[in-house]
Amino acid sequence: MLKVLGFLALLCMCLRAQSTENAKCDDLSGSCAVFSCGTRGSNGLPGRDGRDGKEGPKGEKGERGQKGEQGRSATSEVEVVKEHLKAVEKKLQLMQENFNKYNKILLFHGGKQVGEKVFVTNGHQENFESSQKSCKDAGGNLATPKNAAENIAVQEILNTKGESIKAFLGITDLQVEGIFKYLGEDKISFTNWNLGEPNNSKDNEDCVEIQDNGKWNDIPCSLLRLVICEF
Ligand SMILES: [Ca+2]
Ligand SMILES: [Ca+2]
Repeated sequence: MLKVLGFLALLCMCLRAQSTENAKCDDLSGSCAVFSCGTRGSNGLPGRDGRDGKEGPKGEKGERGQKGEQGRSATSEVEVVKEHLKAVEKKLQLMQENFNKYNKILLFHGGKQVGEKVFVTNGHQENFESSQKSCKDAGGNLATPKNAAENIAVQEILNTKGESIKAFLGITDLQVEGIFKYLGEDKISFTNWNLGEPNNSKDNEDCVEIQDNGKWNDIPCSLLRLVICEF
């Protein structure tokens, strides 16, 4: 019985020693043989967040904001549109004036106007490809008369440059031999071929020239001709 009481007393001493954080294991080793004293473990991972608390009481009403600007009336909207239209009209008028001015300059430099088209030459003799590029670079196309009046206008330009002057037209049969088309690839709707033309001489005539008599002839594209563009 005494032995049991002694053991319980020793057990109580050991439990107290373990519950005291600062207790040193060495101090217990002598009196508490039934417990092994290992090194202290590291802290465990933090626990999960707790649930949200109850909703707090409603806050006080905020201060009233500043008064906004007054909206425009339907009448003022119409006025704005009117002003916008006036500005657009003014721009269009300016563009028209500029167009008329440049048109006059072209005509002053020997250009010929037929309807909406203006034909003009840069005075250079170039092959077909170069002639086409020169016109494109200037914002136009190779002269392509589509009626008698336009054909006469091109002829008149030739006649101001001397005798036997000829120019390429924006027409070829490069795609299909014998089928002449505009550069936009539509089949031609007006022709003024010279007698016996087009003859595709030496199987090497896929471009078209207009001669000083206004007649057309198919010729090699490599020849040099006066550049006449249309705008
Ligand atoms: Ca041909
Ligand atoms: Ca020919």
